[in-house]
Amino acid sequence: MASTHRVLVSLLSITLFSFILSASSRHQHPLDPLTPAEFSLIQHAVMGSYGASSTNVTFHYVGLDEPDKPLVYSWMSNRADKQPPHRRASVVVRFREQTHELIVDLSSRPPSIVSKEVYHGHGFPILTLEEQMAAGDLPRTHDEFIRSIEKRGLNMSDVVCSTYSVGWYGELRSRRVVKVLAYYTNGTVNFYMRPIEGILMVVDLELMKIVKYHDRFTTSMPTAEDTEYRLEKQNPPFGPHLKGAAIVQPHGPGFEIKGHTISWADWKFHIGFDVRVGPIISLASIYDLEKGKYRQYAGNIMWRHTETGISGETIREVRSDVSLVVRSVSTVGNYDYIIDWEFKPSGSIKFKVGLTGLLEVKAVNYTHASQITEDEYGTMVGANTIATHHDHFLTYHLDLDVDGASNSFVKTNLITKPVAEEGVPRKSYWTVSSKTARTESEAQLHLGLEPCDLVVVNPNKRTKVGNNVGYRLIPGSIASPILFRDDYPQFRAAFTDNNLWVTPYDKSEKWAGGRYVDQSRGDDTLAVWTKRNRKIENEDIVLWYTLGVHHVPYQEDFPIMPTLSAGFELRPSNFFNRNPVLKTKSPKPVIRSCKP
Ligand SMILES: *[C@@H]1O[C@H](CO)[C@@H](O)[C@H](O)[C@H]1NC(C)=O
Ligand SMILES: *[C@@H]1O[C@H](CO)[C@@H](O)[C@H](O)[C@H]1NC(C)=O
Ligand SMILES: *[C@@H]1O[C@H](CO)[C@@H](O)[C@H](O)[C@H]1NC(C)=O
Ligand SMILES: *[C@@H]1O[C@H](CO)[C@@H](O)[C@H](O)[C@H]1NC(C)=O
Ligand SMILES: [Cu+2]
Repeated sequence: MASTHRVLVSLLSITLFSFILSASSRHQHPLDPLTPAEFSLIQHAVMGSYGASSTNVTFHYVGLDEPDKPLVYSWMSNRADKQPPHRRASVVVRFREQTHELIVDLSSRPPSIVSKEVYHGHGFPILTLEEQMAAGDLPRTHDEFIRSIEKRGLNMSDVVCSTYSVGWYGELRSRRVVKVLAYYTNGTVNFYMRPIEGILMVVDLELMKIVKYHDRFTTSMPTAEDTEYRLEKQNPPFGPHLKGAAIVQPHGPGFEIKGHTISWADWKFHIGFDVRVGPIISLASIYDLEKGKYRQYAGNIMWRHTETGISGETIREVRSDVSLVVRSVSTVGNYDYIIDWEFKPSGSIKFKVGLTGLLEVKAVNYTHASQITEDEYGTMVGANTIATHHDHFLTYHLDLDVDGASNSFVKTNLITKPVAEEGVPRKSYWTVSSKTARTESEAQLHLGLEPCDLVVVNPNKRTKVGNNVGYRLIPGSIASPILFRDDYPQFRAAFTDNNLWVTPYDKSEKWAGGRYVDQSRGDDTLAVWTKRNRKIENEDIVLWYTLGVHHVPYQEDFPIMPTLSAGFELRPSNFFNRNPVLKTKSPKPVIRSCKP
């Protein structure tokens, strides 16, 4: 994220199928992530298909090609005597400067190549770690770079280089290239705070050669002091002093893990993994009592009420909340994303993402904010250090099947109405006006000040008293793009144009930013797919919710930033016939003698 207005595109996925699962079986679950043994089999099969030239094949993506949803459901309903659907892997390799897409069937031994196609569209696959490292090693032995480092009086053994994608700015032809930026350590591990400015390098990854080199200017280098975050490098005084709090589970862990399936409270769900998406939660279901590295903590209130309205009686009822948090952390270069799914006994799921890690900064000659006379695109967070403005957008792919696959998306506006009756002193009241989105365009929402509820309902299922069963999405911090719509980065990130989109389920529509994001031209994003304006009423639908943070850095974010959080909630809404935790008892208090 080197430039000032780049969009960081991440994608997470959650699939919530409301379904009561039967006991797990000896078969591998069809959504289980690929195993190390399967990776080896895939590697052999793919390399084998290229024969003698296989040494020139590089793997850019290998992931489970999820079976079609109906096959998964059918297997689940009758798993004891059914083989799971064919296990397939989706593979993207580069070979002779072309992107090849393969499907490998793992149900035969040896695995077979089901399809193999050359991709001719725009954009390139994910960079491999190996090629990024190779590109980052090139400058070290590049004559011009050696001269630039000497000119600055720096020591090459303290130089660290890292690679950045180049985006797309309207070029007609794209080569697979990366930009390389140089940083300096010499006394700190926080090299991101010590950029060596003025040097522009572009590496062609196919040739593995520096193809562009400019040394345009120099600036002062921020000092190494003050940038360290390792505890052993800090000097006293330390503080504030915190006292530890214990998390104890005297009755054992509240959850059970079988293969990749987790059961906890009335919840049951499957955790998969994809190299691009990270963890994938699927088949999340909550058992309805009336019909039939994880972390746990207590301390919140599930529900409470104090009643003093009945004379002579004070009623106080409190149930403490315990939730199950599924946490994963993705480190993307300088940044760390803490991604939490918090499952509640009440049927809610809270999604939270915490941003922490190291900012992207540029080195400047200024040592005080008062010296700055023009827009420097960021905040001075330390002497010679400007942390640049940037955005974070995370799109959640929410494939909700609320009590079955056929669902509708309903937007309920809260509207102000005048009071018409004579003799009533009130002038206004508010009420609801619900509208079911019939096609994709009707569900594209720009959330803001307008009060509304966003509910996914099953129009074919009703509660006892006749409401459609549903789950609603409660947005958290909303951020919408603040670039021009026709600016290149925004064109590529057009899936952020709305906070919410709803599409009919299509297995091929997995990544909001497109399958090939590196140097993409914005022709394979959510914004493009939805132009077809497909029918979404009483269909198997997918919600795409984008949460965002416009990040204006502050000095507290330096040299490493305290976690900044954003999130949203999915909450049952007429899904249960009443409060599903009415009869849930608070866990017994844990009494332990604590020595000070
Ligand atoms: C691999 O690619 C290089 C460069 O394109 C070529 O010279 C070499 O013959 C290729 N090796 C094989 C085994 O195809
Ligand atoms: C490395 O850091 C030390 C201590 O701050 C400093 O004295 C020295 O000049 C630096 N050397 C280079 C080559 O930057
Ligand atoms: C550069 O750093 C290396 C390794 O720390 C050190 O051995 C060498 O003396 C340094 N050279 C200069 C010119 O400071
Ligand atoms: C920063 O200061 C140095 C030393 O005075 C000067 O050579 C350089 O041109 C300055 N850089 C910029 C971008 O003004
Ligand atoms: Cu940020």
